[in-house]
Amino acid sequence: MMSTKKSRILNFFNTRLGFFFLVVILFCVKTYIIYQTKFTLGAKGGMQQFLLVVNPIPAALLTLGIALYFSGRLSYWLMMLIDFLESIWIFANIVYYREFSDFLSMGIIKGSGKVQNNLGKSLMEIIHFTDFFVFLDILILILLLVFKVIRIDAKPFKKRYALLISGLSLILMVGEYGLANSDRSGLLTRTFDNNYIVKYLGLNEYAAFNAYQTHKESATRSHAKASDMDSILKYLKNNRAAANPEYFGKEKGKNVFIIHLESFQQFLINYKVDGKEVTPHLNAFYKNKHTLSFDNFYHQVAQGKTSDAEMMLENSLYGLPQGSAMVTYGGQNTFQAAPAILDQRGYTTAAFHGDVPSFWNRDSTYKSWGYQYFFSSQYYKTKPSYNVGYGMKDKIFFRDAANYIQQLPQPFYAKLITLTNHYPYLLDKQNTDFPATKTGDKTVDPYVQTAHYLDQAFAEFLNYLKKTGLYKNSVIVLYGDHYGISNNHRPAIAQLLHKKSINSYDLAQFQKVPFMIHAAGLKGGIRQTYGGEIDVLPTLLHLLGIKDNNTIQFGTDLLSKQHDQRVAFRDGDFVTPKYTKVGSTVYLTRSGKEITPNATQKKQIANIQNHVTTELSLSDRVIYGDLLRFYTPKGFQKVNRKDFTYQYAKGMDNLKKAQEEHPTSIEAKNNGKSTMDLYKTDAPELK
Ligand code: GP9
Ligand code: MN
Repeated sequence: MMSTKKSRILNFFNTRLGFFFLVVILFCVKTYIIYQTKFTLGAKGGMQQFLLVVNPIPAALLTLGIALYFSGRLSYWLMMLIDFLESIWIFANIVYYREFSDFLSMGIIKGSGKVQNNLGKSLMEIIHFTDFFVFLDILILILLLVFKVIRIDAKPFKKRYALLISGLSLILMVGEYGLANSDRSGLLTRTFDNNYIVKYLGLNEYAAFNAYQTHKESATRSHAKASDMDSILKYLKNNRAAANPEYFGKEKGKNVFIIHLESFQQFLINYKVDGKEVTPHLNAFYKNKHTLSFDNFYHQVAQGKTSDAEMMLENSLYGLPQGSAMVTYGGQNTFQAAPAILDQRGYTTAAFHGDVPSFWNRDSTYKSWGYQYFFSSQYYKTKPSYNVGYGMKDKIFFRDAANYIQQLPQPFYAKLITLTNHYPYLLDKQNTDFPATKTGDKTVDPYVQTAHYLDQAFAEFLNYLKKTGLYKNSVIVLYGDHYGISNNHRPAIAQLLHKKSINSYDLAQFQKVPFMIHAAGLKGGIRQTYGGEIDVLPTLLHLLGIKDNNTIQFGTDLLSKQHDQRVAFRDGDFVTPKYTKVGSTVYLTRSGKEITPNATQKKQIANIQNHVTTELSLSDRVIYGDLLRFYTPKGFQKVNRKDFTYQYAKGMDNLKKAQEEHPTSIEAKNNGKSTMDLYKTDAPELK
């Protein structure tokens, strides 16, 4: 019995189709093992696990299936060749991933000089013996053929069947994409993270998508010319706002904290649930007499969400109408970002975030922006209980970040990106001590609870800053990156705002996020000035005494007398102190009344629209054409990405050296002793 069964299987493998399936199966099994052992794709839940198992199949059928169009021996050796080429691609990705926690992209391969510089030196150290496992199946197959355990089937293979297999592979690919997109909508349009694309679609699909993107990108790039800058410079010259002498340079030389309040909306400020303030500490900070607060400040993000906010905040360039500029252009383009500007003025620059470094392509983009350090999740000790959703819980994150902050030579520029107040607003019981709202909308109701947690986390961090003296010698900037409750939740939003119903005007105003700047001695107050994320960089730079005479920044200083109060939304809608425009409807901003514009109003509105559209498209042109490579403002040095690495061991090494060279950190000033005993947190996980 056994032996007939065995020989039947063997007989099957002795056919062309049988051998083909054997190759495909081995290839898929090996790919899956590599997914699990060589990459950290973070597949969570049944659907993602399932897709991880099946995602190599369609591409394997398609690529290896090419061999089926050829006859005899050639067909077999072609299968081996294709398998080999595929395996080299996997191998190269394993090695690259080890160093950069990302996958190879066409852009990187094209500029392979760069890769060699980064990789070449220690290639032998980077390759692990087990990496060669990717070639094991090919070796086995070749041996089976050579020793005639499996015989070559010389009978012609029907073209029809070959076509059928190719067709099937394409159908499977589409089906797989459908499933992936239902689990993660916007997978390819919003392009979050290359890890996501591999996890959901597979390495080949990632390569194809990446090649397409790179092609698109390089086409616009190669068409762009230095003279394209002319119209942009002209526009900016006409739209610059002079610094306000009352504020210019007032905070020169101070440390800067940029605290990114995830998904935090302005309406939360002073908001109460059951008579209790959601964010008492942020409210106090907001009202502090040394805090400049803005209550007509809007987020301006599109699909790139957090990454759009980061792009605006640190470059004063808009995010793109589609996808994420950080993902598509962050690694390739030239930038003149806040970290680079401050680095060139003696600042230490560091970003902190409790998610993996690859998300939003931060690990690559931050190099282009000139960040010296990126303390991502790799830098923090972790336990499963320390994480929720995308990554570290805010209280633990802030505490662990402080441990690195105390080591940064001063002055420093530190950006901390929080995470817990992120959709779907998950938090365990032990951290929840605030009542949820009662709109009945399950995604909306816990929002105030994670916001409350964020408030507590911020308070703990602020306390530490006070105890170490950092509070006094730092500018502390707080901002909400974008909405937490999307427009799909109208009935719940209406209840939250204590309104019967809400219209487009209300939704536009609902896009307000907090923006605050605190510094000891700063003349604060709550300002009604209209503005948005695009305006942060010029405002901050002026406070630090850095003039923006010739920089490419689309925002204007919120404190300037000439500040431009026309706030552009990414879709071309806008808010100004007078008008709020949503689609084709115009409202008076003050009253919320919808108007049918008269002749003068029409003209004013058309003017604003023209301004908004021009500004957005000029900003896009800078990014699409990589125009900053043609233009370096006076006093600025082009960033060299090769100067930076965020690998843990190297990062720690650099930090140590920096401290020896410039013993100006908090820790150094504390005679080299840690200040962490001053950090008090009630995070239950740490008890
Ligand atoms: C992930 C985090 C979330 O690292 O920044 O990004 P978002 O979903 O808010 O754009
Ligand atoms: Mn966000």
